[in-house]
Amino acid sequence: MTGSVEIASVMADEIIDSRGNPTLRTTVVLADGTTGSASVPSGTSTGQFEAVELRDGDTGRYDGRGVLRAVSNVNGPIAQALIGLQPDDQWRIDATLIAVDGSEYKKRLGSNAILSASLACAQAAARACELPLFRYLGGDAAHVLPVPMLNVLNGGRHAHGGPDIQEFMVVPVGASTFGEALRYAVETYHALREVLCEAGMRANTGDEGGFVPTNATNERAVEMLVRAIERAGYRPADDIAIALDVSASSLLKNETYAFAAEGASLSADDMIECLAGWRRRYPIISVEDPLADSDWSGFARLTARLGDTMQVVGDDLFVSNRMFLVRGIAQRCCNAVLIKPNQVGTVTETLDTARMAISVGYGAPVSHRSGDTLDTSIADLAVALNCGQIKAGAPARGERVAKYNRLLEIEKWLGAHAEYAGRGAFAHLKSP
Ligand code: 2PG
Ligand code: MG
Repeated sequence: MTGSVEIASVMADEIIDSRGNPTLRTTVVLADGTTGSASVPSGTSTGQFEAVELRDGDTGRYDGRGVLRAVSNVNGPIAQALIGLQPDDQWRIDATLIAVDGSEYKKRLGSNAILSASLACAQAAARACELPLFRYLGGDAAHVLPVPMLNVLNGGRHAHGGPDIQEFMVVPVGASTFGEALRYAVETYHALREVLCEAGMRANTGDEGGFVPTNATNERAVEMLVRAIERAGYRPADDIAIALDVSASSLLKNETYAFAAEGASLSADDMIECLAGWRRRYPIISVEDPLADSDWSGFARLTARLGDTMQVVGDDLFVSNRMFLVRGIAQRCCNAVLIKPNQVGTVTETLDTARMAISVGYGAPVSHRSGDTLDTSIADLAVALNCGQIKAGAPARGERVAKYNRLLEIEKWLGAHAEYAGRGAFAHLKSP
């Protein structure tokens, strides 16, 4: 595609993310002057086996969180290895990055350094072909706009003083286009502010732009969300459903899950029963990380009990890694895998995991991280995969809306070819 226009330089800078923590932006320049840039996000509730983000540990700068070593890994060994390669040879680029790193979980050069280079090459190659990134990665078949899952109430590690559950999301399944879905969600977000204020709560926001309900139990937070959907003029379930990310590993204390807001501590089976009850009472169609990432047998029990009527998403459990997904498929854990490029560290491995999931009928929602930047590549990735779902936070804060606005742009670009995934993304689920 790009013929002989090879990679001429690879250079990184230290920038800061949406939480004021350092991260990398890498720029690849091709021999004809074409450029491609990418910056990488960073999570707080991380899985045990995620690819390792390299931080300096120099407490004299950014409290040890600087990324100058990762920057010099890009400017040194990574640049040396990539210069001269064809930018559209993503498989070779990523295989080279993995080989130059040579460690388990990319801890030598850092997954932050590696992913920024991998993504910047893809961006440069797309530009060289004069294609938007989603078309470059997904070909002519890429045309499905994902259902957005918007995290409008924040809790857990993303919001001090909030509920225990990390994310309460609205899922506008009943819209007919992505643009309309975004409007449903935005109107609900504004209605939710009113619902919270009327309940005497301050409408402060958390890391992903969602409101932080104070002194509310987890169940009350779900109820307020249902009320906000109705207040905005929509039908819960039919127009807008709800998704949760329990991020249960963060709640584990002495082998039980602390629902401090409820004053309860739940065993794995209590958690399964609690979610089964909520599923009957509320329009919850998707639940992520309902148990800790070490509890594979609990995940199998939960999936057997709830998987027919609910999407069960493994985030920390699978860490976007094909190896863990294979185990999950074999053991019947979950029916979806969250796709976060920086959990696994290269474009090729990210696409691989997602494509494997899709081919066995698992859902594959693409996701941002709680610390993010204005980089919009996950929006393109979701359309490239036709995976039908994306989660990118509330419709607030620049780094969150950048992804949704990019999807609006893609929908416009595709014109009559655009198809909104809508309810089809959850068509395999039975009603409870
Ligand atoms: C998650 C994410 C993104 P973090 O748990 O799904 O919402 O959070 O980036 O902190 O892991
Ligand atoms: Mg999660």
